[in-house]
Amino acid sequence: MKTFIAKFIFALMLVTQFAIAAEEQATIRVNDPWVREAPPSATLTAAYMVIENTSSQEQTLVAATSPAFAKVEIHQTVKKEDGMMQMVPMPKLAIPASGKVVLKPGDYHIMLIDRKQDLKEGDKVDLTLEFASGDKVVLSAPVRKMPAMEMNHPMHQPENK
Ligand SMILES: [Cu+2]
Repeated sequence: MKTFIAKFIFALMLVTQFAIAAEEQATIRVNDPWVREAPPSATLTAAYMVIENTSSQEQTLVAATSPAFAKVEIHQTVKKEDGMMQMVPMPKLAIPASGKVVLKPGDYHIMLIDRKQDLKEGDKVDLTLEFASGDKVVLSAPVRKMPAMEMNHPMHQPENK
């Protein structure tokens, strides 16, 4: 009988742990990630995606890494007073509770700096997003050409490069 109870409790613990793990995994969902194809001479490019927060608490993106790039930063492209577009590094990016943030050309993006390998359309770029909660989201983003309609938003060099 004791053995049975012990086994039952052990099984219950496993189920509980699994449920917690499943819940944590669902906190952040990343949809439609892609990396902009850069000219062969360019060493930097950007990743775009939709980051969705399915939890009831704000989640904060604090860092990102990629084995294909020496440096990865969170950026926002903003319009300066003189009308010029400029990229501003951000220490973090808050994803509102039960909300989402769209990373897209001319707006928020993950800046990929100092490319270590050739990347062309169809290749995949591994990315790890790190959140203040300690959660990490690993994803594989395909390289795509910039849609033609976005071509009139030229990409600027980061200031401190
Ligand atoms: Cu940027």
